[in-house]
Amino acid sequence: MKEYKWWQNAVIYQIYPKSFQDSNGDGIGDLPGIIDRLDYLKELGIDGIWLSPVCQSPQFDNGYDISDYQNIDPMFGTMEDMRRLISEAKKRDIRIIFDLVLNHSSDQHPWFLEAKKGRDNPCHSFYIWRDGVEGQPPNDMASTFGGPAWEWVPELGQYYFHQFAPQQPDLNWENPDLREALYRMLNFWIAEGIGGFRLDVIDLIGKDPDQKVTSNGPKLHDYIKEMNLNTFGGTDLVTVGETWGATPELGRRYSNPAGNEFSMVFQFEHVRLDQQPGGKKWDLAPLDFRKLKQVIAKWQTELHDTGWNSLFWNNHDLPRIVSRWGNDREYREKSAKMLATVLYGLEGTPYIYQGEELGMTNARYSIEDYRDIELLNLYKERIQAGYTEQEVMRSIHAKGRDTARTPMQWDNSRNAGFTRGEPWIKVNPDYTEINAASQITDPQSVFCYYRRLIQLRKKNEIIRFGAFRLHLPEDEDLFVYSRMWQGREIFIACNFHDKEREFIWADYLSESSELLITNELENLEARSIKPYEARMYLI
Ligand code: ISL
Ligand code: CA
Repeated sequence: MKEYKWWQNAVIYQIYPKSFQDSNGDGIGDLPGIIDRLDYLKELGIDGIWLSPVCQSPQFDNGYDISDYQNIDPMFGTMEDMRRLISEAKKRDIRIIFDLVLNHSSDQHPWFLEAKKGRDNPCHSFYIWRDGVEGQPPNDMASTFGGPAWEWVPELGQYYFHQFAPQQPDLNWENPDLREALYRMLNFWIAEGIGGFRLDVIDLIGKDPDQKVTSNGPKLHDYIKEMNLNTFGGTDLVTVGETWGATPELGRRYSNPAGNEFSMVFQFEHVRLDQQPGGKKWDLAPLDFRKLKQVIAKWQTELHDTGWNSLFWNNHDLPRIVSRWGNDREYREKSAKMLATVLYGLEGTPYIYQGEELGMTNARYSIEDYRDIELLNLYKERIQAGYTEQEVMRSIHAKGRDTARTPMQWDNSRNAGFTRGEPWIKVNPDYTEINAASQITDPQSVFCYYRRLIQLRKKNEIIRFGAFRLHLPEDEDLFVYSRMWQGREIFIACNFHDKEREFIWADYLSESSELLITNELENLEARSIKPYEARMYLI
């Protein structure tokens, strides 16, 4: 038996706390609500929870703007609730992975309030300040959420740098005191018994705004190694670096077992293939399916034995996959299962974003019903720039972050069982049809299919370690691949589209091949693959 780390055999579930389960009727999900749902997660079979930020925050960006790293936001509960969550999860063999935002803080963080007091304040250089040139910002860098990346502070006569909202000033990692303060805070959470960290936009911490460098700055890997050495290095914590700018080569650097950086990367190359070349995510284009296969194959091959990848279609920044690349109408369940099958045969650690296991769909609301800062800024910017309302809403319904941030659909009672009060964002009206209660007891449900896939992965060394091989790379509809390990093979064939295709299964299978899982409820054809059909075999 080859040795492996616990997280190489794990499935991680992402909770977006605001929308998971409300316990006190204020319409906002909270920690006691999560504790109440741990048995559901255990039933699904997951090993870890990536908990989106619950630290104290003014919530301009739903917690990705932290004003106190060592306290829980009262909206989510107390430190006592957090300790109870960690220990209740532990009883069920589930680890809590804490989401830390180290690239920036909130502008309400005491460090920033101090920093604004004067150029000689000890906290001033925890942030990045420039004087500007003749009353203008130092350069034309733009923020990810729209507008310039520089904000003027009249009291100081200086600009500060922010890659996201002005309420999220970037931290200055060049300052060793800042780094040490952050490491102390990480060690505080390690002592509290958390199971790991997800590190928000970590590839931005080595920025150099004077050179207009944001991701992959010159000192990035030095900082990461230093953090590793001073905090989680040598423990069995899982660490996941969110890295938008990673190539497979960089991915290997971040996640090489001998590299003293992270356990794995969370990279996005595969989810950027439906936008216009050179455009933003809002500039929609049909998915380049062959490119998708090529990109997945590349990461599978290039990280094999030398790094470790996350496997995901969804998170709180991405639209729902069944609405995006599946079919959320007549083939909702079938395509949701197909998309899961494609992912669950790959090497890496799978992530489920809350509701994905139910095949939840994009919330297509009118603009008044959305809340996300990025989405609302985009709307204003594009309307001002002369796009039509219809064009802008089409982009938002396809890619807006709130499409996937609506409350978890637990049952068909009022507000889907999420809250007894008024939810902070509207519940998707399809909850009467799509909800956990109806799926847990239905063996054909998307939920039960995910549970079976998780079990399959756990007991299968081939899926954990096997070498990857892509078949039919040029095919426009079919995603077909094998995994090979010690003379054995797992074979996966999936139809990504709604047309039936000829497919001679015998070309790939042998007499003794065993069908491990399929989403096809009727007879399995020997010479074709039906719309959105997926099968996984042990050859
Ligand atoms: O989804 C995105 C790509 O357009 C960005 O909105 C997103 O900000 C980027 O993926 C980085 O994400 C992370 O950091 C942000 C936070 O808003 C996201 O929720 C978080 O996942 C700033 O902390
Ligand atoms: Ca609440």
